Amino acid sequence: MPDPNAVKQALRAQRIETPSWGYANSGTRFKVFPQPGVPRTPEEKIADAAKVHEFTGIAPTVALHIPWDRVGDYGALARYARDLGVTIGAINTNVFQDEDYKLGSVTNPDPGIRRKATDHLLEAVDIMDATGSKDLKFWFSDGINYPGQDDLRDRQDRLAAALREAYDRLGEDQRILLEYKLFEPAFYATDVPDWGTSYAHCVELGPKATVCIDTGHHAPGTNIEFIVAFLLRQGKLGAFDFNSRFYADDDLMAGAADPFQLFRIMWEIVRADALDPSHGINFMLDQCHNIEAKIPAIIRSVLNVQEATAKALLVDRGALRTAQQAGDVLGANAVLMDAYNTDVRPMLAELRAENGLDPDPVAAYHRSGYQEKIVAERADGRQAGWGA
Ligand code: PSV
Ligand code: MN
Ligand code: MN
Repeated sequence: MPDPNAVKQALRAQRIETPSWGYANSGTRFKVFPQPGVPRTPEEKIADAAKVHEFTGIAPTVALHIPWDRVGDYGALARYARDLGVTIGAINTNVFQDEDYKLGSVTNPDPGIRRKATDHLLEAVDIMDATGSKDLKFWFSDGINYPGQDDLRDRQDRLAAALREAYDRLGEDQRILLEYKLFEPAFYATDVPDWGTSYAHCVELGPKATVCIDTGHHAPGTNIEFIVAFLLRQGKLGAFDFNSRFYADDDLMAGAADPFQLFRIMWEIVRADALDPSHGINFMLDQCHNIEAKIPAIIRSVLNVQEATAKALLVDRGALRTAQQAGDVLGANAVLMDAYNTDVRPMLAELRAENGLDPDPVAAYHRSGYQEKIVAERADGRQAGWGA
């Protein structure tokens, strides 16, 4: 059995990044349901992220999304974050909310529009320089709705050219995270639809380009942990966007829809000894809380990832290997299931207490009075949301 102290040590080192946009108002294409107390500014989103870190102890970075988090002085924003005990994580680019991008951004047939989109990618590197961020995250909504609408292969060439420009602009310790998504908003063909496309572009770019796996961006039934294992083996897994899906890109709380899948993913991470931050994988959340309270939902998600990780760390690796090598199908499966079926909540509560945290972060948040405070302070109706 794994040494309980080693398990706790690994959990102490775990880091999960929360998304600034998860604190803001969001919705489906049918309706945004605004919530009281939601941040009005990037600073207020960071303040909420700092609260999540305060109660969980393992979420010390917050990802920004530009232009949703546009400010005049990014250095000042980074200092503001540091004063609150967090730092700026990945800089997410946004080339999907501009009239000009109707037919694509970096793959658009119009070179002027491609220039505009690529300039935004380069601007994001300036923001990384100013904030100290190491991760430049790309998700391209680019694609086409009808066969023949544009040339599939030309679009790959245009994509490669834009990626190359951004890559060449990176500093020594900065890198690209290239996210893929099966479909939406394009319905016939998406330019970066799957991990293979992302991986191929990353290989072509070089060592500073890695794949970001958004758990909500696959066809139903996709074996995501296989993708994790494959990319880890190639040294090309850079990050996760964790969230849950039942149908498409639902952006529900991580670990809510399928905690077993989250466990299987985290097991591949543990199997590769890739949990520690020194390994360089950025474990981010990418979620929207449309009908539930946002800060408690993000705390819950962080805890769900932590629970899945704790279970993965409990896998008896020696026993698993022995069973696998003996061809003991049921025995090997049982080793994994024993770990998954362990109730890790008491151990995590103990760990939090040892680290000076409340054993129940959600309850502690509710008791803290922070929600009441932000509802009172942010009552002027200028709440941030998608596009703000
Ligand atoms: C696209 O669906 C995505 O997953 C990308 O990561 C975007 O940056 C994010 O959602 C926007 O919410
Ligand atoms: Mn995402
Ligand atoms: Mn998504």
